[in-house]
Amino acid sequence: GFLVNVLNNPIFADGKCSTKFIDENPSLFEIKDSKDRGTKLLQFIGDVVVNENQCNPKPKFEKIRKPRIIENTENIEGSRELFNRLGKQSYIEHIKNEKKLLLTDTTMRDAHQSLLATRIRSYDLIKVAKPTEHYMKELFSLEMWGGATYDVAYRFLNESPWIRLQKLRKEIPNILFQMLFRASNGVGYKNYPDNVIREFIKESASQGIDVFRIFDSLNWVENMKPSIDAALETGKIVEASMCYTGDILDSSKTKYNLDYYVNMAKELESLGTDIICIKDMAGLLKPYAAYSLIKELKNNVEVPIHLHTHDTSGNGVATCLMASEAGVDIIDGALETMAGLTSQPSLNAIIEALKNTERDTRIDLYGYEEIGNYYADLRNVYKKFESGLCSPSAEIYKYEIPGGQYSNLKPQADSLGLSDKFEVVKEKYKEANMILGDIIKVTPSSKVVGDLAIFMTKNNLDKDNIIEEGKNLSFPDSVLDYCRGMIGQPEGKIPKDIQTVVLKGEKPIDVRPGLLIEDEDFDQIKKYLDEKFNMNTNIRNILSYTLYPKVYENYLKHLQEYNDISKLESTVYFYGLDEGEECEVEIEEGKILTIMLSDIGEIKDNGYRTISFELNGMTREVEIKDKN
Ligand code: 3PY
Ligand code: ZN
Repeated sequence: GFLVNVLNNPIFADGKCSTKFIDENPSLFEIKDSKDRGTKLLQFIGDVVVNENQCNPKPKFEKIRKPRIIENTENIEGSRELFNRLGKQSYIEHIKNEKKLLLTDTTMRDAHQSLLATRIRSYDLIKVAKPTEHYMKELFSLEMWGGATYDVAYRFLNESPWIRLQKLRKEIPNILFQMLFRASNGVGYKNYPDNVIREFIKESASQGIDVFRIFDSLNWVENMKPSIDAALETGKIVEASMCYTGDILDSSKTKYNLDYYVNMAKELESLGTDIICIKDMAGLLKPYAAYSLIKELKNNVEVPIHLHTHDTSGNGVATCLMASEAGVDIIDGALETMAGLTSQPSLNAIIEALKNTERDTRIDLYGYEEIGNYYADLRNVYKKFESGLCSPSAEIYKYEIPGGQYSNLKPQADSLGLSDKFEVVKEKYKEANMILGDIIKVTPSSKVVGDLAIFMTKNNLDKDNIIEEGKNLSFPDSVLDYCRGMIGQPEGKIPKDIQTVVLKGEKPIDVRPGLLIEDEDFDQIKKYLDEKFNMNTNIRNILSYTLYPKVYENYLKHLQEYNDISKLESTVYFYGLDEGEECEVEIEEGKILTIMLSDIGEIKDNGYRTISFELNGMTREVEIKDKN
């Protein structure tokens, strides 16, 4: 490496160097930590070829269509420009007075979370960012961050969600950015200390989030207060959410009825939320129920209403239209090539349905189609993450399983050797929900119900024997946490019988967990990370470590071992290269590496294979352990 650096140094190459050359050019020694970025990338690609793709040829991918940019003559003001120009109060008034239906596009967050296990990489989102800015300025917002995207970025994509936010912000300056935030569970699955929640919201706002959609997984308003306060303090838009479950039109269901939602909405309004979101995470809000609910909310609260639903049953567009008819202000949808099924209803369909009506969005679909084509082609690259659900399913009304979890439950049942039992697991999910007190089911409470359902399936438990048999069983961690009161208090409290059998003598809490959890010591985390990873830790690093200590450390180790792999194109990231195939990687602006895989060697006695590449035309070999 050192010699190559010397030979490639422009001063050396010019023949002007003196004996002091090396002293004057300490950068030559930076090879030690850059250990040559090229070699690290080759190590990574080699590992994908040998261990991920098991030396098989890659699937064939068609070229991805690039959205064509046509200059529209009219100058549309983006929602973020309008927000900044008017200020928050007038902007909210503007939303209320707007006749046309306003829209949020979830393609960059919930759509791929629900259809592709949240796997779309920043590389592919950034590629479509400029056309998105160009064509989608009429949107209220782009939901592009939060929920599961944070965790998955580190855990499975080996990239930083913060860098994703920064880069998208740079390319899309004029449309409001929206994130999903799980109140005291942040962008994780458990209750974090209050100072973590506050700091996270503050930093997200300063990095570019404009709209905070905040929900609690049990609709426990008490647990939403610290997040709502912190988000209000940033001056950004706060969208406190009510998670929708049950069926308000079914009079036999008395728990989550119209009064329940109206009361909750009034409570959220009194906390100062700028907008109220109906978060229908499982797609249970039927069209006529949507009409009643929104009419009633409009009669009882002043703030605008934003509807989020999923199209699992196939009724999604109908629900949106009925909501529009009842006067909802904003609706979530996804670009049609990323819509439907467990994702959001299609924006294209909603836009067309409202053409020439009072609520006409006046959006021209040309640009949406151009961008949609890009995602349609991109979906092939992510095929292995598709859930396999290919038709709508109205049975969701019976099971009340959220979109993302529904497409996940089958592989989860499969991986536990319960593949023939998917039907049973769904029935158990319903039963588990009742055992736990008929609760709101959304991350992380949905995991509690899902874990209990699988546990019941494995242990042959049902509602009649669980209290007796459960005495000798240790329950899944998530169920323990729930019974401890660490996920919060559900409507109507946790049933005593299940709580007692799960806790086995341990005393539960009934106050907000944040009151009992000690604040995180950020300085100490900084010290730890600075030393261990030889870095100058910033608040984003600290927050990531706090939320996901193990996942984040693994990400940092991956970064040390392979360097920044976020610049690899996705077919190479997921499948490596075929023999004879070439790719280009722009490792920094204007600095392009050309990588060609020339040979995959046979497995040797030591279990390694020699993988030969040409890196910018020079032969390089890396040794990769074959783990198969
Ligand atoms: C999330 O919390 O990630 C969700 O999308 C819940 O619906
Ligand atoms: Zn959702």
